Amino acid sequence: MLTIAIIITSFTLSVPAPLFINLGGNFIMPLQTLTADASTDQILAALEADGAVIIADVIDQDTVKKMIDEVTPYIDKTPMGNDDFSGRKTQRTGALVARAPTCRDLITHRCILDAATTFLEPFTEKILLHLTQTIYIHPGNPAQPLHRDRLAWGTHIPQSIEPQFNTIWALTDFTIANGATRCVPGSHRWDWKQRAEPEQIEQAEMSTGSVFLYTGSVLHSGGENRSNAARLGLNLTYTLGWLRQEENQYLSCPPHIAKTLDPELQELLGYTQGNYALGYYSDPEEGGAGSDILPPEMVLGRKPRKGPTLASTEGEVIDFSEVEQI
Ligand SMILES: O=C(O)CCC(=O)C(=O)O
Repeated sequence: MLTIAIIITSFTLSVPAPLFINLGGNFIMPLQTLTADASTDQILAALEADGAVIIADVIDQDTVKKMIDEVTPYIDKTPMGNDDFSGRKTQRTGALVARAPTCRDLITHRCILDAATTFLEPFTEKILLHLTQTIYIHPGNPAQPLHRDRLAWGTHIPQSIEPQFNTIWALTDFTIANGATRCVPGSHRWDWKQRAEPEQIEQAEMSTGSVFLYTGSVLHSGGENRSNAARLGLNLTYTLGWLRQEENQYLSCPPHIAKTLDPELQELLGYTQGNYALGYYSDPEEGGAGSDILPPEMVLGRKPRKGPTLASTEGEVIDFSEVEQI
């Protein structure tokens, strides 16, 4: 029999008190919604509890419009997906750092990037941009299968390491009917083989300009679009500095474009060493005058802002910024 337990908590933010529903032992937790001035601690607490959280109304409608205007010429040329996972009535458009300047401000949005960095830094020296993609779900596209994004790396990364921090920005309203992202709160802690019951699936309903944050471990997917208008989301994700990125940022944003960007964004793309012995290059045509071991910043015409570090066996960190590298 269905038992319903209502637990009122002392939330100070303008969010509804969570309603926990006990369905024969399976607790269903609604997604929390925080306000745009939420602190990193509040965001991380929600991610810890549920594996996902909505932040309402983070960007204004002008920014949304600029983003849509910049990406629309590329969406217009993008074919629909060619399998059920990508969505046969869904257009996925990438290379957004290069193509859509407004996207750059969203990637480095202070509230989001601080949360991403704090979330991932227990496992890495630096973080990387993992993927940039608009996801345009058209009417008639069925729900995408539920999945955990971390399984892009197979099951090789132990569950104790959280390798991914995800965002999907609502560039149109996200509604139950038009395919708002589905999510199973709490499933980030489950055994990876555990399947979700239909009643455990929530949807990230949110207004245009809001953002849905979710971890690489939580079950989620695009929703079914049963409406008569398309749903546009902007998926920007981050990962650990020592993992391979989903979207190859060196090809999607090659050096001649990366040169024009802010150093922080260049480094998020990967134009920096992940650590002392991670990610240097050698010029394939020129001989190594001075050194043949070059930090990636050199291809952009500058020196590293901070040298790569090497954790010694004693645990102290050696800073190589003083070491001559060029
Ligand atoms: O479009 C969405 O709401 C989520 C898409 C997603 O999870 C994916 O493509 O991996």
